[in-house]
Amino acid sequence: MAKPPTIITCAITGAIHTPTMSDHLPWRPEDIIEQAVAAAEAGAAILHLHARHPQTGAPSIDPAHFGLILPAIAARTDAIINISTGGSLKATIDERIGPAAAYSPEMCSLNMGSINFSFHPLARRYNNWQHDWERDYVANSDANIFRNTFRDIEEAAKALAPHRIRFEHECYDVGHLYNLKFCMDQGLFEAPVFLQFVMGILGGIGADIENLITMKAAADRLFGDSYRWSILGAGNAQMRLAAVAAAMGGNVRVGLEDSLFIAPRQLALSNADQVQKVRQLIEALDLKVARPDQAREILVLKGRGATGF
Ligand code: KMH
Ligand code: ZN
Repeated sequence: MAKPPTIITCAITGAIHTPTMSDHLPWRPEDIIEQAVAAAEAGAAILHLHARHPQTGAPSIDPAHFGLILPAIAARTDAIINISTGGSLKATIDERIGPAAAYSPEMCSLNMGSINFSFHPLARRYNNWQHDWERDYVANSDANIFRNTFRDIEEAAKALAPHRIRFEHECYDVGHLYNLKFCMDQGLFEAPVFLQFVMGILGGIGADIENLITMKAAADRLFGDSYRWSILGAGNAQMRLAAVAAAMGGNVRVGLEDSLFIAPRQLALSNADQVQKVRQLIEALDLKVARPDQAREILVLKGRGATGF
């Protein structure tokens, strides 16, 4: 049987762990729009989107700030738009799902457990801060808890259920797969669930290939054939894990949200750079890259026509 094409997700702009720290990371609305459209043209079938405050550049979960980017991106590409619900470590879950509830996208992220989420070592390595708030934001991340309790997850699932949004279930460790299985057994999510294995965040599972095998084996046991999966390797693990996951039949996520680099110590010049590179890796494996319509079919999405933009 022919192998299904590989879905590339591109996460366009940093929110939690890559506030800026690269001149190429887009934060102005017009730059987010341009880079999102270019990433889609390069082969990303899904655009995972955060918003930024248009003046300060700070990560924002204000639905009005999403309104500055969503219609323009949707007008210029058929790619699937996936709105983050994890864009703040301080906001309540009700506030975090605000943009998804306001725009009813085909997909949105949902984080499947609470973790320490830290990137404080970067504060010592960077000195090219663009905004006043950045250095302290990064340095103080050793005190972060990324809160995603069972109650939070249930509230998000129930509040968004009328929107028929497919979740990108972000799983930062093996236990998060078990959390998802528990929630599925409670009737909160419908198959096929889409898992994003998030590897290499300080506070989550390490970006080792052995851990990828473990995550995949646990997902097989828990979900059988009722799931699809993708890999997100943070930082310098991005391309290596993407190549392995694609060879294993998984899908891949790249983008400047998760890594600012295109090669060791070399900043990516755009999101499209990373999409092109991962596309080459996928095609070198004799696999095909999924178009948005193919991704919609594989992930059983409601379609662009049922969104609010
Ligand atoms: N950048 C990822 C490691 C979300 O948007 O819900 C975290 C993330 C969370 O993508
Ligand atoms: Zn995100």
